[in-house]
Amino acid sequence: MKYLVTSALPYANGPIHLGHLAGAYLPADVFVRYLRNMKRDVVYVCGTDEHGVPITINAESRGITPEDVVKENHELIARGFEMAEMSFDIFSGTHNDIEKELSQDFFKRLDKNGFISVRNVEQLYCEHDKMFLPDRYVEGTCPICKDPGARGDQCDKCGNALNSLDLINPKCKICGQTPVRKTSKHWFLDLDKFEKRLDAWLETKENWKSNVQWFERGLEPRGITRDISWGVPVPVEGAEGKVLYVWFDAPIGYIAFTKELFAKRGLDENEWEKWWKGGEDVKLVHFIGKDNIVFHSIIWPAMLMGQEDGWKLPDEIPANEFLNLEGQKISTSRNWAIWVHEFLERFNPDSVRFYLATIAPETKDSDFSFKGFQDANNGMLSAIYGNFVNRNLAFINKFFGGKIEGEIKFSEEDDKMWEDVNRELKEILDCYETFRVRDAAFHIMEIGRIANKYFDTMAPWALRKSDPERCNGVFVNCLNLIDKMATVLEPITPAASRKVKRMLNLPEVFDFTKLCEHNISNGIKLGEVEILFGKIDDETIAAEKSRLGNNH
Ligand code: B3M
Ligand code: ZN
Repeated sequence: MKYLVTSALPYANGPIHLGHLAGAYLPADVFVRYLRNMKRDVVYVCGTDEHGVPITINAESRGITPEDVVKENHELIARGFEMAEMSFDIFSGTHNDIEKELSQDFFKRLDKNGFISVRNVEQLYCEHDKMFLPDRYVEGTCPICKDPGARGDQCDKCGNALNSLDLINPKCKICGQTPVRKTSKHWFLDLDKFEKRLDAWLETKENWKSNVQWFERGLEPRGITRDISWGVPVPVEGAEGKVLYVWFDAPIGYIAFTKELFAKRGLDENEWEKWWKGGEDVKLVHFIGKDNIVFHSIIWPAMLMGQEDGWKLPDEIPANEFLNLEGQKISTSRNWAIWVHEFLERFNPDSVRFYLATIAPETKDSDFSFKGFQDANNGMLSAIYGNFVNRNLAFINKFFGGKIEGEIKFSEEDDKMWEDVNRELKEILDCYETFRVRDAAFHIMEIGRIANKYFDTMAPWALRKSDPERCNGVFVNCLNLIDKMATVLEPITPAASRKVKRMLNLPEVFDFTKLCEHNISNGIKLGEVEILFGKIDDETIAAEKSRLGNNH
């Protein structure tokens, strides 16, 4: 079985915040690391989504080119992901030739297969700027909730998708003048023709989460072209000056990046097809946030079906809910957001990954609070995991010169403890397999509790004199417990897990297929010991809190 895993492509229109990370990236990275540790064949692709109206508006307002905007944000986003240790096999971007060619092929083939229609549609046009005003190029009052800040494609206040013609008192975003109505020719993807197939396909996805099981009857053709110049040119005659809608080419990026990756690896030119047209041998998994569900469970599958060319359809679409911040919706305009590339400079990325794992918005919206972050770090990582590591290694260093030597004795109590731990380990793997990162984190902490309890009950400090062989046995068990925790935690806290392996003088290998075998026995010599997780104090947390909502 091959696994082709993707995370939603972040718009190259701004950096990413913790809400993004918690939704479509961290859960995917954890899953991918799990698969790799299970020795399965996996490819994890992502990159920035570089077309679309928000990027051209941003560029125009700053007097720079869309390429500049994309470059700047691609770098910021990539830096944040690197700091967060996202383990993409490739992190590319959609503004390139492979993407263009694939997207145009997709369009042409849909057209040839009879799934594209052309219509003349009325649109808003600015006589001053001599251009049509797609999507966010118009602003006005929302016809539904009457909020004055609505945009041509949606109202952020009430969350409804809008048609710009319905905006009350529309204004051109560039010059502020009132636009007129004018007819423009556009190409539509005939979603109605896929309704039966989509319905039947979704029907087979019994174990999908309820948030992706959504299906609307009466699907209508969707406009897939726009009157702007930034994007993939529409590859038909009569479409000069028009580009494909950003949501048409964006998911094709997943394919383009796979192609690019294999080319970089010097593999056979057709290798990517073995994955994208690999049928049952491949599992295609798209990690997304809930706002991207319709595109991934309806429109994208329709685009793939309409090729009639053996393309795989998504096997899983783990869609996460939203992350709130200190009880409020994340809002970049109000600066109620935490930027990944900044935050990870101030805090241990593993602590952040771990906390986000424990609050992963898997089935409902969840809340990031600084207090919760501090508690997860101080109370779980530091007090349970870090403490167990430290009390053992410090003791062995102090009294045994960092080595365990001599005779060794195990007992029945050990077997009982390992039975409990092995049960947890099995459970943890099951959580990872089924996208339950939150539960995985809690089960790992359960091992930490079992381990600390074992240490306290066995009281090796007393055994040192009274029964040295038994003392050795207890420490060998404890070191194996440390190794197990570090190993199963690798998908969530990779850097700390590598550190632990070094302290134990073990290779940095995390093999989940041998999870129940013990790596440590008599004769072990420790490596250099370091603190795993420091504490986060109250002042630091207060300072973080006060940054929110301020423009620094
Ligand atoms: N760029 C939207 C988003 O970041 C969009 C995802 C594309 S996935 C193909 O929410
Ligand atoms: Zn204008």
